[in-house]
Amino acid sequence: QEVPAAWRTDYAAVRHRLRRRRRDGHKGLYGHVLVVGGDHGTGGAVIMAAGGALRAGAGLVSVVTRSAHVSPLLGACPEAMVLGTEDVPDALDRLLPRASVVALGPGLGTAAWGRTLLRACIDSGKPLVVDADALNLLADTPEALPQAILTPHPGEAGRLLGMSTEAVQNDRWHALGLLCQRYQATAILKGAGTLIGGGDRPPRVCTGGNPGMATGGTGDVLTGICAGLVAQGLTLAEAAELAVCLHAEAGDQAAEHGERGMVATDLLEPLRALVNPI
Ligand code: NPW
Ligand code: AMP
Ligand code: MG
Repeated sequence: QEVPAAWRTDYAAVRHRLRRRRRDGHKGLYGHVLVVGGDHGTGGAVIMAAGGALRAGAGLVSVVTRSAHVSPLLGACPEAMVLGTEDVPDALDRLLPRASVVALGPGLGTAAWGRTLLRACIDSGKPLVVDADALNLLADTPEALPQAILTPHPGEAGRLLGMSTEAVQNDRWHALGLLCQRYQATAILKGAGTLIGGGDRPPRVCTGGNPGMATGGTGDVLTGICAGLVAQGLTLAEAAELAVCLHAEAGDQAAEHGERGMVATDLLEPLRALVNPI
C-alpha cells in the first residue's frame, strides 16, 4: 500500500524529542510506572516490561504480580519494587494511587485473577498501556479507554475487532483506524511495519525493526517502554510513536549480532544509549 512520506517514522525522525535531563532532576520528576500482570506460567512478561520501563528512563517502577514471582523478579530486576497478590491482598490498592501510569497485561492471563486486576486499573482513571491478556479481556467486554495506549499484535487486534488475524493483516491501516475509533484510544498495531494512530494526529508507520524481534517477550518490552515514556510526561500519542521507534531501533542494533537467536532482553542494553541521544 502506498503511504505518504509524512506518515513514515523512525528513530532518526523522533530522537530530538528526547531532551537531556535537567541537572537537578530527581526520580520523582520522571514518574512511577506500575506494571500489572504475570499470572502463573508467564511471570517473565512482567520482568521484561519492568526492564523496558526502567531502560526508558522511568523514575520508579513497581510491579503487582503473583507472589510466586516476587523472588525471581527481584533477582532479575532489583530496581523494581514488587508486591505479590497472595502475600498482600490489597497490593493494587496500595500502589495504584502512587502510579503515574499502569502497564497492564503482560502475562496477565484471562482468568478471574487478571480480570479483577484489570477492572481496578481501569476504574483508577490512571493512564494505561494496555497489552497482551488485558487486550484479550477487553475484547470480551469492549469499552472506550480514552486514557489508554492499546498495543495489540495482529492476533490481539483481531480479537479486539471481532475479525480474523488475516483480515487485520489484509488492511492494517483500516484495522488501526477501527481500533482507535472503537476504543477511543491511542493504538499501536504491531508487526513488520508497526502502525501508530490516535490522539488527533496523522497515523504513522515505523520503518525500523526486523524479524529477529519475532520472539517471545519483545512486545512486553515495548509495553514497558511506552509506560516509561508516559511516566516522563509525554502525551499518549507522543509516547506511542517514540516508544515504537526506540524499540525498533534497539531491535535493529541487537540484530547486528544476528537476527536468529535474538531474545527480548537483548533490546534492553541498546535502549540505554538510544534514550540519551547526543
Ligand atoms: P495466528 O496463529 O497467525 O492466527 P497470543 P502471545 C498472532 C505472555 N508472554 N503477524 C498469531 O496468530 C503475553 O504477555 C509471556 C501475524 C499468533 O499465533 C501474553 O500475556 C512471556 N500474526 C501471553 O503470554 C513470553 C501475529 O497472535 C498469535 C503476529 C500470550 O501472548 C511470551 C499469538 O498471540 C508472551 O509475551 C504478527 N506479527 N503476532 C513470558 N516469558 O512470560 C502475533 N500474531 O495467542 O495472543 O499469545 O502473544 O504469546
Ligand atoms: P509481541 O507479539 O506482543 O511479543 O510483540 C512482538 C514485537 O516484535 C512487536 O513490537 C512487533 O512489532 C515486533 N516484531 C515482530 N516481528 C517483527 C518483524 N518481522 N519486523 C519488525 N518487527 C517485528
Ligand atoms: Mg505480546
